[in-house]
Amino acid sequence: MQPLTLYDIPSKLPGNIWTPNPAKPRFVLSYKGLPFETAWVEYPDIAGALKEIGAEPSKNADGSALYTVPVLKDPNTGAIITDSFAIVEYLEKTYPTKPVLPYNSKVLIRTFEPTFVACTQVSVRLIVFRTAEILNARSAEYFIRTRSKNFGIADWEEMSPVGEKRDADWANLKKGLDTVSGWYEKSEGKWIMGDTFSYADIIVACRILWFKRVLKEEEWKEVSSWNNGRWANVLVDVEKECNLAQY
Ligand SMILES: N[C@@H](CCC(=O)N[C@@H](CS)C(=O)NCC(=O)O)C(=O)O
Repeated sequence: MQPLTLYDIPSKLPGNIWTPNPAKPRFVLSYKGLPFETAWVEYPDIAGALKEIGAEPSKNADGSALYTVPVLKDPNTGAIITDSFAIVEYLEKTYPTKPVLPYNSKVLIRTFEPTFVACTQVSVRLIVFRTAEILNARSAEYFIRTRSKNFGIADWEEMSPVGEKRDADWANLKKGLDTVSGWYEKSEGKWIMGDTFSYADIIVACRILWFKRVLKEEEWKEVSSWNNGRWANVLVDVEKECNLAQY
């Protein structure tokens, strides 16, 4: 079997990995034990690199084309897939051993994702602000320019200014994670689907991974102390389940 190629964005961090959308199919590839390599592409080079392989663009809210990662290229079948969930559906269909969407849970997990993301989205400005600090220079410039426009700010420091607004971001992050912690408490097992590991756990872990990778050490320590250490544990458990602790 030839290795698959996953398109992802590098960073200044050891091992590169930081961004949740490409991390999700990475965890799935590793869980399924499929051989793969990574094509690391800086933000301003994404459109060019993806056009070159004939990948489909995603769409902006206004319907215009936006080339995004992850994209998966499978030389064994010729498939080139854009979008994390579409990639996972493809992997599940093409390589069904070790399912991540078990018991026909595809629709439920597809619905779970935006519900989970919404819980932590209120506080995302702090995470977005920190993200610019771990990117390589060209990506950082692109990221600050495009995200300033998306969030309607003139000065990057307005993203999550220290003081009332930063405090509110922290409070909202804690509140959102408290909600998700409540879901885990109701599960009669270690995972979102009880004793059954699934892509829902990968979705949670990859967002936590983003927080861990971009937050300052003392900030991650703070998050790790919430909900009896649940967030650091979820990440470690999913990394172990997917054989992906090395990055
Ligand atoms: N729904 C898509 C979202 C992908 C996405 O937004 N990717 C970001 C990086 S995490 C991206 O490539 N952005 C390109 C840009 O901002 O120009 C997925 O899950 O694959």
